Amino acid sequence: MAEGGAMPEDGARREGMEVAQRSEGARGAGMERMEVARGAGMEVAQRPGADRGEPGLRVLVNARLATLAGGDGPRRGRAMRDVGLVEDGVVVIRGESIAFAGPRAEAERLGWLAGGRRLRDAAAAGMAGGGAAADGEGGEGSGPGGIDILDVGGRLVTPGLVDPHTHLVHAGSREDELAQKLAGVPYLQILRRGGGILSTVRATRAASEEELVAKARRTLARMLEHGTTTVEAKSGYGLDAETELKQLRVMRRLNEVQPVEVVPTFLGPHAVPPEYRDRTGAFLDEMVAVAARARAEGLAEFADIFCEAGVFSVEESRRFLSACRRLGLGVKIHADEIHPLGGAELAAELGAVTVDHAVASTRDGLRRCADAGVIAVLLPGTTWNLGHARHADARFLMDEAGAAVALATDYNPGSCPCESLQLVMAFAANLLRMTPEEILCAVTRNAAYAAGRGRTVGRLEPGWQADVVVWDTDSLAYIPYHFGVNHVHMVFKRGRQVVIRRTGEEGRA
Ligand code: IZC
Ligand code: ZN
Repeated sequence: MAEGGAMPEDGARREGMEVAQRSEGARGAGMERMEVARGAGMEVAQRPGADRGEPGLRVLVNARLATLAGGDGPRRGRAMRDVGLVEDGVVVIRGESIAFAGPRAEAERLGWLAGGRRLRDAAAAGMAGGGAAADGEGGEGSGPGGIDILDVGGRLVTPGLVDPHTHLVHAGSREDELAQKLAGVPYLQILRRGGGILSTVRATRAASEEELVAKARRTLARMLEHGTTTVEAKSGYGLDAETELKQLRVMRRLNEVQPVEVVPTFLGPHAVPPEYRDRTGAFLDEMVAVAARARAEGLAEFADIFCEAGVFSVEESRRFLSACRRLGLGVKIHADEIHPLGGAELAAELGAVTVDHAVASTRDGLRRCADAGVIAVLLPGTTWNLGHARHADARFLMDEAGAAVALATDYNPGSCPCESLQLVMAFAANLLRMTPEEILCAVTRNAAYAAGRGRTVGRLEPGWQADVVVWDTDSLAYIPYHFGVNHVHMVFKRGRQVVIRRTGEEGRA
């Protein structure tokens, strides 16, 4: 059964929302006047004229900005509360990049608003800011080199969200395991019975590359609607060379056909497949060989392993990750999700980029991670969905260890089938006791570093990619406070408007 019984959806056409996809999607009702540019294999809707000659300028005015700008590296501990708030802010987008983000007075002094043509207020126009609105206003000066000024009506404007831990590419779904979960069968017990990850492995091995691309595109379109413009994605539903490489090739293809940037991670050791039962060592040898191929073909940037009781031990994880590090891959680790094996200590020892989950980790392990500059990627959607009483100790990480914390969905068909980082933001407030400022930092700047993209995305700062979310509220706290709905008003990816909501005032504070 495809898609867990859900109707197949066209990612570009969902109620009240337009997501720019490829040309066939962009031709839907209401998108006729939006041009589709053909870049290097990528087709996304963008403003007319922006792909001809000198890039045009788009200036967002009347914005409450959270820039997350300044300095280097992820923010740690208390510094996570500094989101760089700017009242009456302006963002200047030039081509694919941010040229300016700061106070209006400074933008005026620098001449960014001179000669601009004011578009209608974003809310009033509904579709404003897209190519359609630029045409609709009919003014001159909107062609190449022109300046379009878009009044966002005092809305909050942040960097595009970054989801630094997902199991994006897979086939099938696992709602048939819900009854077992509700009957109290633990997650690892379902796996031991040959279900869980192994059920998704069977479906993914049987799926074609095209089927995997199609399903992941729908997922990415949904993520984009919810404000996510960059995702880290793990393989790990092949557990053999052919299928693992197939998943990684799917990620490469996704980067060519839709706007959300996908950062590929090789997670070959996600479980021990039945054909290697009681031969874990031989399986890991095979996975190191696959990692070498993936690295040689430029198909993976990171390596990851599920270090967990009954899956892979700390010693096995050390062996695999050390070999991958020697291959030049960045290191990530699923550590101490359920049992305190010592995964956090291993992450610190190896100088991992991230330690993920870190729910059952010892305080000493968390401290060592913080000291080693390992970013803690916390996944409260997962502990919530598994019904666990214990959640990651974000307060200890930030207040006492001085760690950099990032948040992710863990999107996967088992422990967290959820694309919305906004919902994870609500869980972070309620379950991890994080403040709205810490939460925003954890899904933008810190998440960007966790995904290996800290130098290009995650902040509104000159030179960074113009990945921008305009929210349907002026209040940062409103997003984790009002949960379960989508507060996105507009999304820009690399300067192109890729989500336009028609819902206007709905959801505003
Ligand atoms: O498919 O269950 N925890 N890996 C480790 C997962 C969850 C994904 C899954
Ligand atoms: Zn995971």
